[in-house]
Amino acid sequence: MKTRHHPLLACALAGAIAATLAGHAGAAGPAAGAPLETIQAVLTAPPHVPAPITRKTPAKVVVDLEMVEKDMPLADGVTYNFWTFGGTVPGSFIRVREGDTVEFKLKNHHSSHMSHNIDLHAVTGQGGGAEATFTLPGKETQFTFKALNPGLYVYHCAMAPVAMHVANGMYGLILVEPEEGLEPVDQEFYVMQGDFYTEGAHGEPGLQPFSLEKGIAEHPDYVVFNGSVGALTGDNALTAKAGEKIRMFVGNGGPNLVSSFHVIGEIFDKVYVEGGTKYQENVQTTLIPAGGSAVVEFKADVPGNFVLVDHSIFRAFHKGALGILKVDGEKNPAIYTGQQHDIEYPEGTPQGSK
Ligand SMILES: [Cu+2]
Repeated sequence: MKTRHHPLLACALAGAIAATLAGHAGAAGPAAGAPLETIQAVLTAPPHVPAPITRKTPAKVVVDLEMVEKDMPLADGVTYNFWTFGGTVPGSFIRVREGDTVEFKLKNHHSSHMSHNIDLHAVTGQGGGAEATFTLPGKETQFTFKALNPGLYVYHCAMAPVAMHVANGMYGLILVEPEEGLEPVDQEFYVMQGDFYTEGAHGEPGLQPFSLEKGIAEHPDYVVFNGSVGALTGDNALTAKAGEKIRMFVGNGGPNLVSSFHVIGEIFDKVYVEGGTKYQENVQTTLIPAGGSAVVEFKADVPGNFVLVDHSIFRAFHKGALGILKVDGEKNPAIYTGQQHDIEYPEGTPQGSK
């Protein structure tokens, strides 16, 4: 994502390559005017990410995404009727390449009570696809767009009342890889924050209805990563080995809160700020707007439990915005010793006294 070819240059190059290939029968890649190769998009549930794209030419990528309304855990003993893209919150991760033509098929499960649609921030066109995908329960709609701009983009439902559909979990991420691809890393993860508003207070058990009043007041009972308290802790913790290079595709579905995304005990070597092309280096906490994203990269140098938080810290320890990256491996005391002593020391005048 570091560099972008000038569009005219890229166009000229593509033309030159196509012309060259046309003159070499049997060469790999499409000849000028040939139809694009059709590929079925692999969609993944969080925290998983589809494999990096290795092809060097654009394709027609078919995305089949189904919207499902279902009860799932929001916290221990608390359930919520989530509205989802692909049956999970956040929705399925979609990965395409800059220049791809994306044929988007959106289904709304027969059991749904609501009509839904999709606005993908990766789309150039009215509503990001929303009007083209007004989908009644039991129906499938389709539209096609060209992925013009590389980046990490949020998608969400844009059916009125939009805020309610988003609050119920209708968001996810679509990555448009740059033509030149992303630098290889050892592990990629999909993490997305969201705020939830329930009629009962935080922790009140049972099936909790959505509270429009709290949503309007922007007073969430839950702020979570990947759709529920504990989605990334305990047995669900992310895992890595010391020495591995980690990339996290981080989104914020909102609907209301801005995230101060931080990993306790790590420094981001690179942050592709707001999911765009440029990166900042050596970042402690990155701001992720509602309806926005960031790509963070770091090397897991030493073993330990590294805690993902929204550093608006009451949200982490009282509302659920907390996850764990468990890194196994050999200790490296040259980088981090752990506790070296815990001893009594002589009493005296308190520091800072005159
Ligand atoms: Cu919806």
